[in-house]
Amino acid sequence: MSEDLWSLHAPIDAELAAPQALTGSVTLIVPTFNEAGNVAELLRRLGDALPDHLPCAVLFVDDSTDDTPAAIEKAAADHPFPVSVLHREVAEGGLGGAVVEGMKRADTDWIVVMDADLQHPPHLVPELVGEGERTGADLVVASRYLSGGSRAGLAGSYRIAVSRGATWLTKGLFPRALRGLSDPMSGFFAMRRSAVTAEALQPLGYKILLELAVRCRPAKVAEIPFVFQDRFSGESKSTAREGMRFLAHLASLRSATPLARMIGFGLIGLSGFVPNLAALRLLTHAGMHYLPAEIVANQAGVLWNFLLIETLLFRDRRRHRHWADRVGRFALLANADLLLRIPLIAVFVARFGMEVLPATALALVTTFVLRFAATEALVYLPRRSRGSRGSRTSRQSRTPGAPAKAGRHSRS
Ligand SMILES: Nc1nc2c(ncn2[C@@H]2O[C@H](COP(=O)(O)OP(=O)(O)OP(=O)(O)O)[C@@H](O)[C@H]2O)c(=O)[nH]1
Ligand SMILES: [Mg+2]
Repeated sequence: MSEDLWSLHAPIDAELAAPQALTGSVTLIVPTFNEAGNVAELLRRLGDALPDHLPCAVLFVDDSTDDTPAAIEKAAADHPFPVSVLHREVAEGGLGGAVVEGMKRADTDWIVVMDADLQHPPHLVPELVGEGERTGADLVVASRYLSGGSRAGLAGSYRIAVSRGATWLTKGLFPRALRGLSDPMSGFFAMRRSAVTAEALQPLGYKILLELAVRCRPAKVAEIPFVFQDRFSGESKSTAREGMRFLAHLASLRSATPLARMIGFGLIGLSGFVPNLAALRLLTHAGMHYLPAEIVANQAGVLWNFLLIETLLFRDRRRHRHWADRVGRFALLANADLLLRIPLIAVFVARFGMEVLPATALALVTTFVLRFAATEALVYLPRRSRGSRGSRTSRQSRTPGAPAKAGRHSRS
């Protein structure tokens, strides 16, 4: 990945006199994707809202294909705080990936994340950090669901219903990690840098707060209410595809432990009966003998299971093997499972005198556990690393005050 980081002012001086209410330094991370019409107004309102003596720097992490970086540069010229832009040529991880890239570069006490489209009121930034300092919380979230907050800016009842449903689903799946957070879908929050383990984060799409709360487990959380505003300018980037990414993100967070993964593996295996039986019905109706049809239909179930397991369970462990290699190994194991089950049932019945049904059930469980262990070990276990593969470090160039060249911000 090639990136450019340029700074439009001198680096921030954390030694500056502390304000009365706030003592910590702050990096304000703003992810941008084609927000040229919003950044000037955002910086203007931030300039008005932040106390002059607050050691605060603004870092835009930009994946734009428009002239957003140039608009930031222009607006930053007379901004009272240091402003930098990290432009990414490859938008790895989308919005969440952009925020994590920003977090890795922050060296302040606090990290505040907010959108560029002014749906998050800039005047609440000092309040978020102040609440954290006052209460000793590691994470302070601006919530639309606290009394005094609202979702006024969510366009239409459909968006409101989707947002509410996603919040319930997420809180139901992570009751402990999200205790005390009424709005885990919020994109406006402050977190102590000492509580962030950026290296452990694997965000997918929009829900970076969820990722932080579940993987970093901040010891203490606090909330302040906020009114979600209308977009100031430009278009929403939130699409149906983002909705699918959100579900995949939930699944990968939920299956982080081996036991949860095994349960997920079992549930996916059960769901595989549907395509298996559907294919069997189609093939036998088309006139195929039931025995070869069984074998072919089994492959439909195997393919279904493979696709779900790839996207929901082992999304973060796919890179070390080519997809054809993974599908081959997976299919081999799934079919070996069939071959192993029959003699196992025979042994249970003939040697141990078991009834056919319990023998079948025991064989199913035994081969399931074996198949799960073998799938992890033979398909998804990372190979031993050869050299530096996988440890990606991105180029970072600080050029205080250097003007941005137009070509540096174009996406390939
Ligand atoms: N760097 C980066 N920023 C992104 C990306 N996608 C969205 N953003 C930014 O993330 C913020 C939130 O995106 P929005 O499109 O406003 O999403 P939203 O607020 O959920 O949707 P609306 O309510 O319709 O505005 C904005 O500042 C976007 O510019 C991305 O892929 N990369
Ligand atoms: Mg928005």
